[in-house]
Amino acid sequence: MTQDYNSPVVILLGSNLGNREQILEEARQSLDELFGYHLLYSRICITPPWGFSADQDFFNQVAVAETWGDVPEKLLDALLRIEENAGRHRSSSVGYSSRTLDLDILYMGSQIIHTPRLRVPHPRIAERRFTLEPLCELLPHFKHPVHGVSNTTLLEQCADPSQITWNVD
Ligand code: PH2
Ligand code: MG
Ligand code: MG
Repeated sequence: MTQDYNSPVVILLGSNLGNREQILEEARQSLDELFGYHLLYSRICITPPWGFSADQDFFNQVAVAETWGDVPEKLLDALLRIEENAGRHRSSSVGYSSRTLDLDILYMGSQIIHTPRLRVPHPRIAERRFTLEPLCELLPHFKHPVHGVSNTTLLEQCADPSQITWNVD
């Protein structure tokens, strides 16, 4: 079904602070309201923090919308507002830190966007199992517009040794 989307907008949801399951549930509601319909969601995967250490593991999930007809940076602004509503505070410290909610744009169809505020495709998709595993659940055949290969191929080639588990209700 998702294969029929010719310009899918793909968003990664992540949380490793607070009630992660509830935060993701509220984020899904906010995304559905933003787009005006129910998006497709992968299952939630649980992975250790990648690139830093923290008390809680991450809950990550991928959302797919049909398209975003408007200016890409307007989507970025809307996602930042949803993060703020979830209590996200950005610290000025260097490197990653724990967050209640992170919403990253992974793909906007096959657009390649480089502005001071936004890079699409997300520059680190290929390096991260916590992104590729839920992504392949929804869009296994979608071709990365820069690397030129499918998400499945990126996952097969991914060297990230992180162990992932799937959240079961
Ligand atoms: N996000 C990061 C850095 N590290 N690790 C996991 N497991 N999941 C994330 O979403 C994540 C991360 C920066 O945004
Ligand atoms: Mg992120
Ligand atoms: Mg982010």
